[in-house]
Amino acid sequence: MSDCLFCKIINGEIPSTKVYEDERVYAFKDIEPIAPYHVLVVPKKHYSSILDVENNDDIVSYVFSICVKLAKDEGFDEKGFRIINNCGDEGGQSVHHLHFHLLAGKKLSWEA
Ligand code: IU
Repeated sequence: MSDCLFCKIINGEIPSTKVYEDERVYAFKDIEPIAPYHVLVVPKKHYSSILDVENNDDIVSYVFSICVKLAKDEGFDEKGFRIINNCGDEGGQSVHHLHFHLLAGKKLSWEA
């Protein structure tokens, strides 16, 4: 989508600190990290939210596999990490391109 911030990051129109890329996903450092390690793992295909993902689409399991790979590569498999998806206003979604937060590097608290 031409006016989507994350599409522009994926296309290189807006700079980002890339940590991983393949044909299906792009991962980069969050500009306002809430943990020592805070990366966004983003499908290259534009989905507005998790609600756009059809049942027969494996993008979510694919993104999770990349999150786990990144966490292992960074050595967080021992101490742990968290994967988050926010959906909609009350779910805390501010950018309307499907993305998953990968958080690690400290003892994470839980807030609702
Ligand atoms: P959310 O789940 O939609 O709230 O997450 C959006 C995230 O995108 C949030 O953590 C922002 O800090 C982050 N972000 C970014 O990394 N780069 C940007 O240019 C913008 C937001 I705008």
